[in-house]
Amino acid sequence: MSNKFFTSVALLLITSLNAQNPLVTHMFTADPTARVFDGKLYIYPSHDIIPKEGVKAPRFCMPDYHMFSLENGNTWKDYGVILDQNEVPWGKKDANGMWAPDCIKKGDNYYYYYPATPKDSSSFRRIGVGVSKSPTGPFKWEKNYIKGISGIDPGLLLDDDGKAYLYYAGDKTLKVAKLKDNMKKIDGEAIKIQGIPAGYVEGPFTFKYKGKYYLTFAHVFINEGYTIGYAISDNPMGPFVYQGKIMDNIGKGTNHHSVVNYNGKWILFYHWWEISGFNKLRSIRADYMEFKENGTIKKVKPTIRGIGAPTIGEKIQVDRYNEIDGAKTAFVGGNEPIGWMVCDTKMMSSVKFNNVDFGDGSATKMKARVSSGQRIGHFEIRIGDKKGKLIADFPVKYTGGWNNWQTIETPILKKVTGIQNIVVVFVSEWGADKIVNLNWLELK
Ligand code: FUB
Repeated sequence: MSNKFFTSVALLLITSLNAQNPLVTHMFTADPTARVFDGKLYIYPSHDIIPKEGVKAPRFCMPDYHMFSLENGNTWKDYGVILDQNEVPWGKKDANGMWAPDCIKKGDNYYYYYPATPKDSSSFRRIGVGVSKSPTGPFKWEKNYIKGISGIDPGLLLDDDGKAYLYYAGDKTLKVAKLKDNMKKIDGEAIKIQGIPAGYVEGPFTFKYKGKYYLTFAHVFINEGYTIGYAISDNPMGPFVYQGKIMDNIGKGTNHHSVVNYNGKWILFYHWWEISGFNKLRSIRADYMEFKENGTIKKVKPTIRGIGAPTIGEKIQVDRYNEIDGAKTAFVGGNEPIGWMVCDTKMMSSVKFNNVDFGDGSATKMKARVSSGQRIGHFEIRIGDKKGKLIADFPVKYTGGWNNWQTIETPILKKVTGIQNIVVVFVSEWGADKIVNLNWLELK
């Protein structure tokens, strides 16, 4: 891979942290383990980097861990490096092998589990643990790795009876070990999980739903590549019964994931590499997941809308629509930073964007980032559907051409509170088939 390629990838990274999908755009992130602690949503991902000049990275180049929390419903806060590879007491220096981690709370403590390359060369990866009183650290790292297991992708389950289980991938299979009360040692021996179909597997993540254990995992089919599959059991250590896929293959890269219930909604976190175009520089994403009546999981389709509820002062990126009718999306041009826009907006075309957080209704204006090469038209913001309550109306004026972007604003006509779905309806006075290009909206 040439340096020129990496330079252009670096330029593509956008600094905003309030994206929908991918969730984080100022750096590459992968293997997202999402956790809800005391009502707050955290992500413990791994970190892909572009190898420094002269560094030959083993597969991925992964030197450290950052972590993130969800703020204001749509903004991901980056806590910076919480563990660097050269701080791992038992780790090999500069091995760049800090693969998928997890963090779990037991009692008043948070336990962070991570794989790294051991300096004693006893295995490809060992799994270490650190303890903290806070979900954001600092963690006190154990001097040695957990004895009796070797592998990657630790995924933890704390059962209702207080017993904890460590799932991981090793020897091309999935394994599980019960943990001792101190969470730092295994209790008995790790076992190979029974009931997982043939094919390479990794990234085990187990959660409980209606009394059953759901083991989800990355599953590689020879003809399809990486998918996300799941299996169910009455026992945390199995045997499990395979149920099918949660997500089909979405590209050439790995697809490591986690599942969490946040504010009553199930969310699947996963990764892909659409910003870089290179499957070793990945970006974390999230989409809602649903169960069927019989307890099986509906397949999740990757979207750019993702999750998140932008509120006052945050960008509502309408190119990440829930529904689009008669308009298109494309890359922005001209004097605008890199991003996407809604374009080819014909008479009565529309874009629906779910979950905008109007809060207590204190917003009095709405801003829009637009470009237009024509003069006569307007676009309306309505609640719910195309004929819903009109809350704002933006006149469209010539901005100096389609590549010339301006921020315009208009009053909010009726007070709106809480989380609402909005629809942008484009109206032309004389039938133009390009009314306006729209990048984002914002409540003010
Ligand atoms: O990110 C490095 C490795 O790739 C993870 O440990 C696997 O799950 C796969 O995503």
